[in-house]
Amino acid sequence: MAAEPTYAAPSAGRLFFALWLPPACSGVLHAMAGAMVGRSGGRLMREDTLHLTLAFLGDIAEKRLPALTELADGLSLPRVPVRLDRLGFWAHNHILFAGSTAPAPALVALADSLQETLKEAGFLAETRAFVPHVTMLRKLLHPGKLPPLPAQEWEAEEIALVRSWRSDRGAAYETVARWPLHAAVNA
Ligand code: 2AM
Repeated sequence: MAAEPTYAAPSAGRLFFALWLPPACSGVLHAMAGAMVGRSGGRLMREDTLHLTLAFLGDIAEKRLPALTELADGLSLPRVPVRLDRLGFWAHNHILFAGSTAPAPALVALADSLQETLKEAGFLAETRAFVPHVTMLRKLLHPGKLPPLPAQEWEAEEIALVRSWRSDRGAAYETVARWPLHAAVNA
């Protein structure tokens, strides 16, 4: 007897939660990365795609998307300060990034809390240690001496759930939904 054909469940794509950068900050990072491409090569991330990933879910089945957005609807997460004050290079994946010498504990707590909730609901298989960073260039082989980064600081006011896929022009992103982070309540 012929075997029943099997069909993969339709996928919602590769999903991640992230903080998007304010335009002034992405402008600075993009300009610096552009200057480095001229000297050292690498593939420039588009200015409007610069982000800081809080939790990476990977491929999620389309039918699980409502449960995921419902879960995020129920979150109550605070606004957090973000400070990017150094450039870094990872030789293992050829990424140039903007990072923090001392990430704000509130930012780390936000990512930890989001990851924990997602893990408990079965949306995260494994979690890497959270290293807050904004990827500026990919496929960079020889970065040379990295210039200093004028500190970029802002308060993140919302998180985004984003779908990514590969296109001819590199990674393409589509925002699935956004949720506000709540302002601190003064005692
Ligand atoms: P990267 O820029 O350091 O590659 C979309 O791919 C986003 O998810 C990017 O910010 C990417 O980080 C991040 N990402 C991809 N795979 C990941 C993984 N396994 N763990 C954590 N973040 C990941």
